[in-house]
Amino acid sequence: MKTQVAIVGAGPAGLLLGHLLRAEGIECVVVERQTGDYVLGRIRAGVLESITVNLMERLGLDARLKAEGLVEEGFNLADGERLIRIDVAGLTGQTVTVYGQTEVTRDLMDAAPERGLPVLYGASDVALHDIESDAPYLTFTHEGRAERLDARFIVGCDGFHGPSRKAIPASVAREYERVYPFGWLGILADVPPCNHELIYANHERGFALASMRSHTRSRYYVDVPLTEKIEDWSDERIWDELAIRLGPDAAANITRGPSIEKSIAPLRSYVFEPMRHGSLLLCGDAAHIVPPTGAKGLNLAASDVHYAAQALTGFFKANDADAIASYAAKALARVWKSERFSWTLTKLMHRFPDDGPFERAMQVAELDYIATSRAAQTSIAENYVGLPV
Ligand code: FAS
Ligand code: PHB
Repeated sequence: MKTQVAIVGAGPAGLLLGHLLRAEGIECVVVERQTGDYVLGRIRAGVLESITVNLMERLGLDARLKAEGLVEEGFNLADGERLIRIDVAGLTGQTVTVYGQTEVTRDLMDAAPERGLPVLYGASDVALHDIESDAPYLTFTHEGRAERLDARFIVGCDGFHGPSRKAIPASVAREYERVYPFGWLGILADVPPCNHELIYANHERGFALASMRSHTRSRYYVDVPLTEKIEDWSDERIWDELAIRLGPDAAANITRGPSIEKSIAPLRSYVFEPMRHGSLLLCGDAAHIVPPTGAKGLNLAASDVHYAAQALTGFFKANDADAIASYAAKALARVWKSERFSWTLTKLMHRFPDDGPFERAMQVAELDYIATSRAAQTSIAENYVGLPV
């Protein structure tokens, strides 16, 4: 098989890039290890920045997003009994949209056949070859047959555990990482949200987040030590912990119900450089991970893909080789600013096991400052809605 761009991974990054390239008439093939149902079964992000909404709009794939997405004009930071509302709309003129990553992926997946975007699901043993040449290729097994896919570029959209990042020689690689001493236990339930806007809470027992997927489906999180096992957390235990950590006002509005899904995800901050080596570009979690506190993971994948599509379109349609050369620096500039915001909000809203009274006093002082400063709230708001692309 031969194409112009081979994309590894059919998560949001891979599918979004595939659609953007096809919209420019650029040939591409997406190679995915799992089945489509498996990809849709992963419950992940919930908040979309305007970059992500705008890309879906540009592709004409925003009908469901506009019909079902919840436009949010603010969110809240809770610290015991205090609730600090960040008026993102009033402070930045922008909003965020609550619409699950699963739904974004479903919209992209459903539109692939009619838009001439081939997605090969169930491809195993994907390997990258000759990435430093102008003729890289993938090998993999698909439907029991050994396959080879020749391309001019390969884009690794294969997440944190995929093969693409590992294909870049250690001699040119630089990694930056912070692993957090806790994970997020998430629960999804068909119950109405306790609040019409998100609440991030820093309680003496730990972090909690009240989010949602719709007016009838809620998504909640509590942070737990990394030693915790999901089987030790009954639904009732999770609801009890949420009611304590979110505070009495929110607790009074929590509707309990059976979990549809519950899982524990570890938290890390991670950046891999370079995001391009030879004919291989990296997008999304293949190149970076953020703690979900800032709701940046999916949206960073979208901005990477925006830059990658620009670069590849410049190369194929304007014969602009410089466009490819400038991809990594452009993408990383936004990645690092999102990493900073996600790390800052994680530090502010979580109790770290090694923190002492001074660190807690700093959290209280920072929340006091945010509660009383328009400038501080504006800074948080402009990062939360997403910095310019
Ligand atoms: P993805 O990981 O989504 O997709 C990569 C794709 O590549 C997958 O489909 C995978 O099957 C495929 N792949 C992997 N190896 C392969 C191989 N060898 N061959 C072929 N295909 C291969 N972000 C938020 O903003 N908010 C959240 O609440 C949030 N919660 C998260 C919870 C968890 C457990 C995880 C892991 C992440 C969470 N994230 C969250 C971040 C998440 O949403 C990512 O940022 C987002 O999925 C990034 O999309 P992709 O880069 O496409 O990577
Ligand atoms: C979610 O709804 O899953 C969600 C929302 C905001 C975050 C993280 C996760 O910061």
